[in-house]
Amino acid sequence: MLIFHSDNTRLRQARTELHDGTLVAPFECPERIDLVLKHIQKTAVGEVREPKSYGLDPVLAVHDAGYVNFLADCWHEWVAAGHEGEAIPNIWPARTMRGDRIPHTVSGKLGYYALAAETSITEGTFEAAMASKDVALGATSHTLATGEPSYGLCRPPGHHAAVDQFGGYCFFNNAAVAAQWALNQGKRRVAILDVDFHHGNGTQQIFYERDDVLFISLHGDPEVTFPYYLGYADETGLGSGEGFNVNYPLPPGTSVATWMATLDNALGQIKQTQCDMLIVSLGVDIFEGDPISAFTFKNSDFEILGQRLSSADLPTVLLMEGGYAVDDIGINVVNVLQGFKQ
Ligand code: Q9C
Ligand code: ZN
Repeated sequence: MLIFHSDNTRLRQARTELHDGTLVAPFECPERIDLVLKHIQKTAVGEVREPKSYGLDPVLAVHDAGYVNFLADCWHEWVAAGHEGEAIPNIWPARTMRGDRIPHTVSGKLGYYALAAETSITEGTFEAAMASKDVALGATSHTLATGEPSYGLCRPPGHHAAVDQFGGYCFFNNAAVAAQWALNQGKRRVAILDVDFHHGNGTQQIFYERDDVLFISLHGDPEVTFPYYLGYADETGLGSGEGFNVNYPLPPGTSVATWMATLDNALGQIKQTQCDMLIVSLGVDIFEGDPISAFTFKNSDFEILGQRLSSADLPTVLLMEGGYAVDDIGINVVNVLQGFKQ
């Protein structure tokens, strides 16, 4: 399988994540890329290719222009304001306040454009997010041109990023950018299957009222895990999108057998819905050793996952989302790629 990677994804090197009341070294770090690449090279599972730059238009096709400008300028405004640490929001337009005002100073804008506080904005964050969506678009273009599957080593990840909000380590929604790109290139309906441990709230929001993208997600039950405020089973889409959003919240500790049976339901729905392309939000944080997640995948289960994904028999793009057990992240990704029967 052809693999897309850009060294510029390393440009985000955050020092801080707000975790359990303390600023810690971020779980979502450039070492994740190094370890996956190293294992890809060691196993020779596929050739690694650098994507070209696709510019901002494919991003603006799914994200708000004010939000994109905010991300481009945030770090410089933060520094110009004289702040010392990394840019972290600490105030939001909460339920009892106004959600229609965009403040003028960077501290106010941070709350408006953020959906969580763990993800700091740093020098290089925007550039890394640009590289990450280019990786997704490079992979997608290859699959569109050849019908062959491809893997995009996206980092930072994307599926928590909404139309105009960052958070959960995500800035641009790589899978959504890729899906919209594929539609613009002539696909009629794209399935996005999100297997990351966390619900893909951003992807759901972006396509919630549309029937040209089927979004299906298997994830930790939001009653007890991030992102808490989206990802419930009764969220089925709106208007012409009704029936094109499917959530499978699963309790922490769910067995692999139950998870795989749920995946089979999801694959059945994709088959029934007449999709002509599959984009997988491939978070490997479903691994039993993941430090911030609670599913029970073993290394070998990722190969079975790869096999099942290929059984959908669609042009398929696999995009990296989460996965934080850095010792095993390369093994788990490569196992999916090796399981995927071309
Ligand atoms: N500090 C993705 O997997 N909070 N994002 C978890 C640990 C945020 C995960 C608590 C988790 C975001 C792409
Ligand atoms: Zn995740």
